[in-house]
Amino acid sequence: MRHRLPPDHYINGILAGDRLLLSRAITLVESRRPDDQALAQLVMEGVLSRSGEAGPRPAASSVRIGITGVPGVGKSTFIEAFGTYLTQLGHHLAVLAVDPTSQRSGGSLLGDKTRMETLSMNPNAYIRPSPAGDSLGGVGHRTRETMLLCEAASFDVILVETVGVGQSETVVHGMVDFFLLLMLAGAGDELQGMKRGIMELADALVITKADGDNIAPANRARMEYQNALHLFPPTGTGWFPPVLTGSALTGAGIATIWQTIQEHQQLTTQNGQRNQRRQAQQLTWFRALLRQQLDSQFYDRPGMQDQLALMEAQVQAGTLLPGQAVKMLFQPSSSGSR
Ligand SMILES: Nc1nc2c(ncn2[C@@H]2O[C@H](COP(=O)(O)OP(=O)(O)OP(=O)(O)O)[C@@H](O)[C@H]2O)c(=O)[nH]1
Ligand SMILES: [Mg+2]
Repeated sequence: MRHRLPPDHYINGILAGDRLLLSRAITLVESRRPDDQALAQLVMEGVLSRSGEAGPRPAASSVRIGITGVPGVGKSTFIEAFGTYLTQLGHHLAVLAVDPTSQRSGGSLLGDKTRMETLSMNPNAYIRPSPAGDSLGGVGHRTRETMLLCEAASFDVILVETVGVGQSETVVHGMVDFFLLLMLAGAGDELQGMKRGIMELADALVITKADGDNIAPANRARMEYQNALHLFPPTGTGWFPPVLTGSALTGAGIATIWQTIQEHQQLTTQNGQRNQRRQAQQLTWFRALLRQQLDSQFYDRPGMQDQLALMEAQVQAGTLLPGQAVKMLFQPSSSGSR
């Protein structure tokens, strides 16, 4: 088992941009051990109070971009091309994954590191696989903390990838400044598993694999989706989500996508929406943590699992009313007894 360092060691390392210490701090943040959690909290606090000492807080100037789309749409390949492009512009890029399926695969980004070959060797890019067993604590457990640590380590563009198969898109949308939805040309909405709700969350759509024979279908899809988006109610932000095309293979459209994100940042910085969005996200984060804490305080009480099992059997059998059961659970004497 790896040994733990004093908090200052992590803090100084992160602020100096030391990747090894950044990785180790993220591992602490993701750990479920109470002593790791306590140490992680100290590190987080230290980093946040000291980051930005030499200027504005790094988080204030970072861009957080969420990327989603069904399996096979080309997320990893896109991130490889887009990320490489960004580092060529001089950006420092962190790639994180929120993966609802990571329990099974041990983190799809881990396998992807081989697919993101160029990027994983790039000194200006940092790729962090999703933690195994992520879904235990809910999707995106600790991704926000990880994001803050990466920003403190001077990564100024954060890409958060998630597979578009369920609730994870909503979670990722709730932690980024810009939400990018990748889509395939020629596949029906049904096939892409795309619900209208996800399209409504997107700040831009990109039709992927717009190369070779697929250029014409991609352009057709672009028109169709643009028309479909016009039917959505305005977002009230002054931003109208564009539909773009892109190819990770040829690089076509990659620069335009980055330009679009920058235009969005400029607009929302000027009109205050970016700040508002981040403030709302902070609040959501707080409430989610509070709920988690309440849950674990209740469910982790000694004997609680047995007590619940017994009560549920009684409720099922009709010998105990649900309301009565709840009342009993909250009577001080009920805790731990049996
Ligand atoms: N022609 C072409 N093929 C592409 C492009 N981008 C990705 N592909 C191919 O599409 C397939 C899926 O790409 P991935 O990047 O693995 O897709 P993904 O969305 O990350 O998939 P999951 O990780 O399974 O969710 C691969 O065989 C890629 O080579 C592109 O721009 N053009
Ligand atoms: Mg992938």
